[in-house]
Amino acid sequence: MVFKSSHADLAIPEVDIWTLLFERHEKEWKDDKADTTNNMTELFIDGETGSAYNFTQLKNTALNFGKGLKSQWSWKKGDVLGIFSPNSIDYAPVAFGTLWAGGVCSTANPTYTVKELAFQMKDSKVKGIATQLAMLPTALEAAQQIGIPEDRIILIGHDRDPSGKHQHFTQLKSTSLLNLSYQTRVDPKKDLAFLVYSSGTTGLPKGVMLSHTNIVANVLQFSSAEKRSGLHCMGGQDGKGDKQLAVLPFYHVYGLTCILHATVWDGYQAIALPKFELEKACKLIQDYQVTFAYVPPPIILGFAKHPIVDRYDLSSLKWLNSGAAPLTKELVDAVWERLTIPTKQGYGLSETAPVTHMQSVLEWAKFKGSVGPLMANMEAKVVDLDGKELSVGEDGEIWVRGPNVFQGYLNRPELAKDTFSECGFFKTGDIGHSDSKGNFYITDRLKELIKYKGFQVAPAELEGILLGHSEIADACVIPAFDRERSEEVPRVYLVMKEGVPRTDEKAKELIDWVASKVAPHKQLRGGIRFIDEVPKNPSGKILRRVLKEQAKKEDRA
Ligand code: 4UU
Repeated sequence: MVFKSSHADLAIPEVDIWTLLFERHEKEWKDDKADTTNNMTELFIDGETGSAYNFTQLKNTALNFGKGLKSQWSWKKGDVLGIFSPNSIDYAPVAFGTLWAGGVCSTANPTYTVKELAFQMKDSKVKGIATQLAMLPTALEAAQQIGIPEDRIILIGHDRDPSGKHQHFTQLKSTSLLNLSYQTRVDPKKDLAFLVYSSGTTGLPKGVMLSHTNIVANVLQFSSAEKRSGLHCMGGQDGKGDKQLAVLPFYHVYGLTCILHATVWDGYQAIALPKFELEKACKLIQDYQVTFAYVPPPIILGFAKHPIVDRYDLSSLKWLNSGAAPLTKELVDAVWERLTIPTKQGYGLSETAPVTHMQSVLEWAKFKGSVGPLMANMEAKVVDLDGKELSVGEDGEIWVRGPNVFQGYLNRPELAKDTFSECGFFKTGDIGHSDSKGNFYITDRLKELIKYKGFQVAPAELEGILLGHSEIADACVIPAFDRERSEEVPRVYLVMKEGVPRTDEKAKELIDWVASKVAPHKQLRGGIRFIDEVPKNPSGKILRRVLKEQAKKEDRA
């Protein structure tokens, strides 16, 4: 059967993101809010320095940057800017200014090594990179490897380049006498807005092509779902409005849509933190009277269990939303017992821009463990391994269809046939079911992907690195589960070449060797297990499921 959203379809306007957020919406910002100072209220606040952008400042800064790109970098429709930065309020004007100028943003994890960054920047053919001073050496080395000129590396954030060689993005202004003040027109349905990287169901990370319409649709779908959670934008019910902690990284699709875009559309103030530190987060919640936060499960764990939480007054919080990795019911209960606030769940993927399912805060206690019902304009199927449609209560692979589903993987058209069904459903690679009320439950994962704290780890990438080691004959990386921390971790089953000792020392040496080559979230936190042979089927394909089951048994013991 086909599961359909129980919410009425929303009209998705055929506009680009800039027009939706800054033009269609501007009138509402000015007219609709009870408080006439609304345009002056800060949208994004830097949690460390207190510097901020209100709507007008954000729009003007983005426009200046967009004009600078056109004037100084001869920016054309479809040109790509790499953004390699932790959360900073400047992320917003840089991303939106790039879109205004017809560009595409390729957003990269700020903890990437030179090699990882160079791979993404080359794959998405960036014309320049916006980064922060702390990451400048990595960005410069990656740029040099792939032939991007030094002056195309610009800075965002509060630190300036002491050598003066790299411009701050606000210095990139229009110097031309030509009239560059018009927005570059794009076709919202076809033209891309963002390239986020995901390994999908198998293999190495790939560019997920998100069009303007994909993001516009998801912002509207998400916003309409969240209205049911009783949020009020600034100048709302009591003239104050809701405030969120913006700790989800903006480079990842969850932070990109649900915070960076939704903040401008809905006007819930966002207090940005470059990196999650529980104590800082608690202090900001207390000081700014933060009312909600979108987070991954490990942060829920912090709120539920960490002693630091008791030192702060978190009574302003109304609810938390968890997503990006599985959440246990025990954690939901632990948060309720300690803070008396609901933890609801959402579900989505990079490929769906991202949200497909969202639980309402009104239903968190009734359907614990559920990721909620399908959002408006969405349909889903649950299918078995032969593609047969299953019905209520039966576990199978979840397929989804809707206006937020991506355009395919960059430079990889051959993957389309395995990614989409014949009738245009996207195959998520996740296993789950729906109950009779349309609430979905994610129960397992069919695809290779590992989620560490909500960050993607592609087994194929780690296996590729390990096979490059002279002492290793074969490797299979699978997700293991760290019960104490309640999180998935990458573990490798290794076959060593003859004569190589299979000792704890060797395992530690190899774990450190991998750590020196990858971003921190890809480290082999689940450890190394030595085996004689990696199980494979007759055609040589790794049978990951066998080792996954073995890991489950080990982790339960
Ligand atoms: C079990 O992680 C994301 C998007 C996350 C998201 C979550 C809640 C967005 C909005 C929201 O409200 O994207 P990716 O591409 O990094 O990873 C996608 C994968 C899914 O295929 C699934 O395996 O992350 C896993 N995942 C979840 N697993 C995402 N959400 C959940 C969830 N429970 N709630």
